[in-house]
Amino acid sequence: MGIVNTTPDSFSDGGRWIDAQAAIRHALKLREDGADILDVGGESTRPGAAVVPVAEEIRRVLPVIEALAGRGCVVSVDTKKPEVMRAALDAGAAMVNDVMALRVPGAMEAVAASDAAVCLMHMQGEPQNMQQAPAYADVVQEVKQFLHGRLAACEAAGIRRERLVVDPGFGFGKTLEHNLALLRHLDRLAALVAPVLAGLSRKSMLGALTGRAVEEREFAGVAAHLAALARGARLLRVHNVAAMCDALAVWNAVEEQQDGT
Ligand code: 7PJ
Repeated sequence: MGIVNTTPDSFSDGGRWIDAQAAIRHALKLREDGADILDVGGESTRPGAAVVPVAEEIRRVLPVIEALAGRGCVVSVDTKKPEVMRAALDAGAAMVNDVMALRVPGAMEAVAASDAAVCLMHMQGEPQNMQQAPAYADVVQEVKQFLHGRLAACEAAGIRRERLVVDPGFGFGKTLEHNLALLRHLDRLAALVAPVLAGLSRKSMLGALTGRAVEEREFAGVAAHLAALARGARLLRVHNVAAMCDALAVWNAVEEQQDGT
């Protein structure tokens, strides 16, 4: 899964059309590099990031989703807002990637009314406060319990299992120790009924381990994603698709799973 950011480029005053064109160009490059899914997002969920109004988020992601779906790409929309989900699904998105795991009122119904896939991610707290004092008695058990509960809620709402993906939410209300425990024991989440998505690309955990700035974490990210893969992850959400695909080519040749499953 390749990450496609549609937040406006704060260093250019080119306007919406130029921003959308840049995002589409970038997304098509990611597909060429080997991405199977393009994850389009219009609101940053980084710690302390500003909330984006619904209409603005739709204005950012919709032209990009329409263009990519129109070219036959498998598109996921990274949002927690039901209105954005509905607009994106109408525009051809095949998947909803929700860091709130459909807990915002109306989100469950928006997905249930479609036949889209959905990624249910764990987060402790809200983006505004989640890194202030993350605390767990047993992080792996608690994340697993949460995801199990959300899977059950989806099934109760009529979203069949085959549509569901789960994600421990690395960096979302977690200390370095929590993130490492989740990665080390990812196989316990893989025991849930749904495939596991791992997203570690450029995250602060990699900075803490290497001392490197955000734009210098590519090698660390590849290592972290291979560690996730070895413990049963089936989807990897990354910025640098080409680097990840090279690593997967070697990995799959060794594991004799050349179809990437
Ligand atoms: C994730 C995400 C993640 C899923 C972001 C960033 C922050 N969606 N959206 N999993 N992270 N499913 O990319 O650093 O880990 S936004």
